[in-house]
Amino acid sequence: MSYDKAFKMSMYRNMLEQRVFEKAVQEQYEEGNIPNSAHLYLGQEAIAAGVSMALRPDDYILPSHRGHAQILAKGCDMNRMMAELFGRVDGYCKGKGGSMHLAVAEHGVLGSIGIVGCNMALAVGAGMAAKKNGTGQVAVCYFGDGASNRGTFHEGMNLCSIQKLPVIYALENNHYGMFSDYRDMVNVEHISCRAAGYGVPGETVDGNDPWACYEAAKKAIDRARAGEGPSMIEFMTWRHNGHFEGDPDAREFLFRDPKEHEAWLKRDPIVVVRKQLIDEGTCTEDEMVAMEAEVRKQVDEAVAFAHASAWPPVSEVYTDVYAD
Ligand SMILES: Cc1ncc(C[n+]2csc(CCOP(=O)(O)OP(=O)(O)O)c2C)c(N)n1
Ligand SMILES: [Mg+2]
Repeated sequence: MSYDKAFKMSMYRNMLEQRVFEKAVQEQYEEGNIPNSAHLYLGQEAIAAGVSMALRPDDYILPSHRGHAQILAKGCDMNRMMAELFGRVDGYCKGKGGSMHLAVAEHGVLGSIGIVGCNMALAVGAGMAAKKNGTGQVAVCYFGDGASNRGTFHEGMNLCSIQKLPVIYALENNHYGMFSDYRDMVNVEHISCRAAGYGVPGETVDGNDPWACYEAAKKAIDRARAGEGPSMIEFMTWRHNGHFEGDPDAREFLFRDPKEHEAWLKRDPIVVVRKQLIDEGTCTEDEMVAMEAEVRKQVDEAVAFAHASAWPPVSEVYTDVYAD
């Protein structure tokens, strides 16, 4: 597929915003300003960018526990995202959702989730609602290689398949669960082959190549919108950091192979696409530098916004926690 300059620059910007935002989350976490656990998305940005660029604003996503960047990429506001991670009143959930219960109804973000794999069942409900209402919306469920071994994967995929629901199962295979290499945890080369067992198309693509991610997502989304049912895409990738902030494996390599890590770092999607766009003449170095400065400023403002936002009042501790 060939893309125009505006599309290519939007794709790069989407990835860059995720990267700079997550780096700021890392710094703020280390300074003690983020009172949650934080599972960063560094290195996986091409997936959320490629998928989001293929979605409509009113489509649904069901983020995973590694969800900040998936949510940001969908078009959410950086200031309100950062304030939410800080636990402040100006956050999307008034500070009560935090990193792993972050929902943004107006952007179709049905809530990140700390219980690994349960969003695969919730995606069935989102798909049923879209089908029943005839809105043409689709639901993208983000999950990991570890989560693919949960029962909800099989139950969800089967139900979506028999009911032809507009759901896209987006498996981010970053090679590891918390500390387990997926190659020790499944007995197939590509987890996407499991989709065939449910009569669902499944494919494995390079999750560090945003164009490949976009094309696979677009195909699955078009199919879902046309009423032809769910698809599964396995995006092969690698997280640059540990499983969570504070994970000693990030520096000491207790579980991962440092050589494999180095090889994947050379395939950093941000570095590769930046070079690609300049080398092919899509943009100049100066244009890139200007975009990078803009994104840096936007993220700095989000951090300042979060710091300036108040803590939720104690009197509201039970407000908005349960639906009436
Ligand atoms: C049901 C459940 N079991 C275990 C955990 C603990 N846990 C949190 S993240 C994680 C690993 C998830 O791995 P994967 O699905 O590959 O996602 P990744 O972290 O690699 O993005 C586990 C086991 C949990 N949160 N929920
Ligand atoms: Mg994983």
